[in-house]
Amino acid sequence: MKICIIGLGYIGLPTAAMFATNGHKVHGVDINKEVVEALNKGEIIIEEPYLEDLVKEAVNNGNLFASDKPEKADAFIICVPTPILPDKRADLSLVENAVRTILPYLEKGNIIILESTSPPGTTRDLLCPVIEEAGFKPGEDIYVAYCPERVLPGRILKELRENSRVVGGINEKSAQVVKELYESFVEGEIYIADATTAEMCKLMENTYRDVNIALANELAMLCEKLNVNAWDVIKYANKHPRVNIHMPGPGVGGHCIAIDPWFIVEKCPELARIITLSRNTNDGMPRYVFNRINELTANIEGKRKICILGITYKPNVDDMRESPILELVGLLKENQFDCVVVDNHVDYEGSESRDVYEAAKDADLVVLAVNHDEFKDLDFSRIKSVMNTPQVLDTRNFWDPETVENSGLSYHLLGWGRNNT
Ligand code: SAJ
Repeated sequence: MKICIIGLGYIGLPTAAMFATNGHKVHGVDINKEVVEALNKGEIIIEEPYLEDLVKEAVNNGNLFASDKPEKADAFIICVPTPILPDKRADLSLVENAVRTILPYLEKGNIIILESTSPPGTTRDLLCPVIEEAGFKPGEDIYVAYCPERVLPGRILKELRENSRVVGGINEKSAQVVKELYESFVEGEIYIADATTAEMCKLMENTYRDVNIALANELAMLCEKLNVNAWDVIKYANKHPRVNIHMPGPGVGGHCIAIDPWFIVEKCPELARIITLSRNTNDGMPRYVFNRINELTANIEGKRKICILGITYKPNVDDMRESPILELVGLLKENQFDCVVVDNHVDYEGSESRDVYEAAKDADLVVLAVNHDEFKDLDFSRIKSVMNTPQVLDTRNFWDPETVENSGLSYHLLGWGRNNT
């Protein structure tokens, strides 16, 4: 088939490369010139294991190319962002624009698939009316489905192939046709549902995780008060065959989990009470960590220097979207702390080229904010020797307390009330 993919981001680009290396001709469309130019040279501008090799292979075989406008195709897949507005509602303008740009090229028998995470009802109430306006009958002239991805950044290619998927058709025929298309590379099970069910599935998967992380964060705060180690509680409680408490941390970031629950809340705010509370609990974590930093350094005279290890939204990715550490750093700066960030995955105010031991020089606290692999085996004695106040705050249970303390540093852990600070 000829497939046109609108939006070549974290989802659209890997999906394009998968289809193009599994028997289809793929035309990628993006408004970002840099993305289009890179792709046509077989290059990518994001960090994702093995993706560049796959893109190169597809481009060299002549099965993948990009431009800034769609052309005729058998199937159109929409993978544009659905950002969140300041009032916590989904901004669907990019989805609507994407469908409208397809209309001039649309022919009877074509397929339109929405992959962007969207509030329940979007395929039925936004996509279908636009298609009807153009004189086509959705489900008969044009097959329409919602088919969300479930891939984890850092493991996208493996998960695109192996994860199961749910295809939500606006009718049975649409779902069948789209299922067959994805079968060209998906090895996991493909389930068929209606479009709104599939939309709700996608949102609930991420909401489930958000609510469970909020529970873990609440546990961490309780344990600090009750002089218990939350990480031990989680380790032993999770030995129960039906318990899976998630991990506490300085907040929830990324463009999915920190956003998707609001797309449910916007539809039924009065009913979505646990979901709203969990979002607010997780959003409150950067301030909670800030307060802890403030307490740990309260007795220091003059400007306090904090060295922050990691700024991305999670380990080993180059993505800062919605990262809670950005908010934490903002709070520290607002409150006159001197704050130095080390993160070689992204360039945040020079973070990319900074060395941990340089950054820790004269610091009053080193905060392990993101558990990137390269922060695992640090030379703690060397860190101690350069610091002004030798103490660390581990927000991820990443370091061994004994190793750290044997180097002469005080070790503090988010969720551990040992020191009650
Ligand atoms: N986090 C915690 N504690 C945990 C797990 C995660 O604090 O126990 C934090 C992370 O530090 C990070 C945030 O949550 O800031 C999100 O990270 P993540 O690894 O849980 O998820 P994402 O956003 O990278 O990807 C999620 C995945 N969804 C689920 O696992 C249900 C992925 O499968 C989805 O495809 C993706 O969202 C998406 O695109 O929706």
